[in-house]
Amino acid sequence: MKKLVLVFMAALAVSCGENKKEEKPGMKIGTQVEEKTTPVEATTDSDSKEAVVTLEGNDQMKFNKSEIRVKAGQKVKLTLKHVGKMDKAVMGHNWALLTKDADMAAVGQASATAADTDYIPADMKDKFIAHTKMLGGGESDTIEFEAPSEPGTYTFMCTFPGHYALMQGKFIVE
Ligand SMILES: [Cu+2]
Repeated sequence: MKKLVLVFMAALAVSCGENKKEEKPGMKIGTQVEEKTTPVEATTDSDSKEAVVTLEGNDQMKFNKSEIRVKAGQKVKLTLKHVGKMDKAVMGHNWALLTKDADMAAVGQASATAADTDYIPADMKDKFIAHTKMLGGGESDTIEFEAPSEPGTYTFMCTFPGHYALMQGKFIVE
């Protein structure tokens, strides 16, 4: 394998020199060349089309981010990691994004009694744009959703009983 790579590198070096003056389309055909260009395209793609967000919740009842910025209508891939050790029943965390008209305190209070539905109140589902599942220490969850098309400041929170007092932040759509 190493030999193959060396041979290829040598061939590339030679062909690059030759190609400075005359383009040889034939030289570009080959799996090695494709491997080189594909990752670059993928990076460009994710930069412009998808916002990749990672945030953490811990045993101190805190998110490590208080603000998340995305573009209107952008695809968002969000991962929440519970970096603590405590059990889900005691220090559960989720990440929930609320609609613009939602009242965080009202959602928080309703959520506190919604243990059966993972602390997402069934009668307030229309107030949630997206949410992860409830996590215990060491767990993580990744969700994908579309950012609102209407720019503005939205609220994110953890809906575990009492947590939204500390675990909340701004989701800014630009
Ligand atoms: Cu929490």
